[in-house]
Amino acid sequence: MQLNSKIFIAGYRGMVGSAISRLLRKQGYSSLLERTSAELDLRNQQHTERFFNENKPDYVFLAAAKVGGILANKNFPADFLYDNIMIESNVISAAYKYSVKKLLFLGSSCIYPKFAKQPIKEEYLLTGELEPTNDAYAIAKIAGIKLCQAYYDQFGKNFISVMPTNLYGIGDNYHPEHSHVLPALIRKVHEAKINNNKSVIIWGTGKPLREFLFADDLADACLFLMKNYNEREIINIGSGQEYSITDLAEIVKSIVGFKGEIIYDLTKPDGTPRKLLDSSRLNGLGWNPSTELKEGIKLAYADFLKNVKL
Ligand code: GFB
Repeated sequence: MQLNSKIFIAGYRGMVGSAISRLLRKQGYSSLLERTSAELDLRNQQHTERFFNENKPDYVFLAAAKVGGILANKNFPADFLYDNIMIESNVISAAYKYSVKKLLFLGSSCIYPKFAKQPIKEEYLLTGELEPTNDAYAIAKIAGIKLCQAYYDQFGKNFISVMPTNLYGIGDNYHPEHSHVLPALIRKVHEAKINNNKSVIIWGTGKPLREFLFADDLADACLFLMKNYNEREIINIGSGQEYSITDLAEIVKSIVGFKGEIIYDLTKPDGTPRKLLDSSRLNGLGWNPSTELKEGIKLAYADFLKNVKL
């Protein structure tokens, strides 16, 4: 990838896309193609093809997606399945048709079986049943992986797929119901503090284990893989550290400065019990994350305080 290569960051306003965009700018890439979803609806094949025809990107980071936490996934399966399948199909097929040199597709750790052996290796894909709270999203992401592999096999296209673990960071979604756990906890604990509440309610039992990666570290891994990885096999991107949801809530409490107790809402789902990626393939290529969880949460909380209106 040259500094003047035309690089399309699909989803550049999302948490992941904006982290990729920031990194590329910082490193001197000067021909970034960025469109809001209002300017270019990637669910629309005609619009997507017109964009590729007019702009002829050399490289594509496919970070555009309909995303959300456990409840959004559970409550809006049609949106998660339809929107994501359309975006992937349109972008990946247009990338083939308009001769994109390389495409990097962002999947998700929820593509793996609910009860996969831990840590989860790439080859465990499709070896067991999916977690029902997010199977629509997972099926869409699996379709995206398969599509990249199909273009790789049938047409020799260098379309690679990367599987990030649970993410958080700058520009996250802090919606009270639809967000992922970390932004949700930052918001809830902050609100509990400013309202002088005695407690904060979190969902489920607090026992599920999750691994977290700062979005800027993910962006760094994506750029590294865009430069160094040309295989059809998917590749995991994780931090290697896992925390229970209760431990996570305690960390957020200490960073926000809230001393109240945690109450568990057992009417809400736990989701998969554990989801730790085996990232040894990526680590073996020479990439490791650099942001510790506490440091990352401090950065995310500062961003929340600056940019989120309650
Ligand atoms: O991050 P999260 O929504 O998604 O939830 P998943 C992780 C865990 O945190 C679950 C608990 O056990 C939740 O019950 N939790 C506790 C909360 N309090 C809260 C809260 O206030 N909000 C939220 N959201 N969770 C996602 C998938 O699964 O994983 C996505 O739904 C995506 O599709 C992502 O693949 C990587 O980790 O369970």
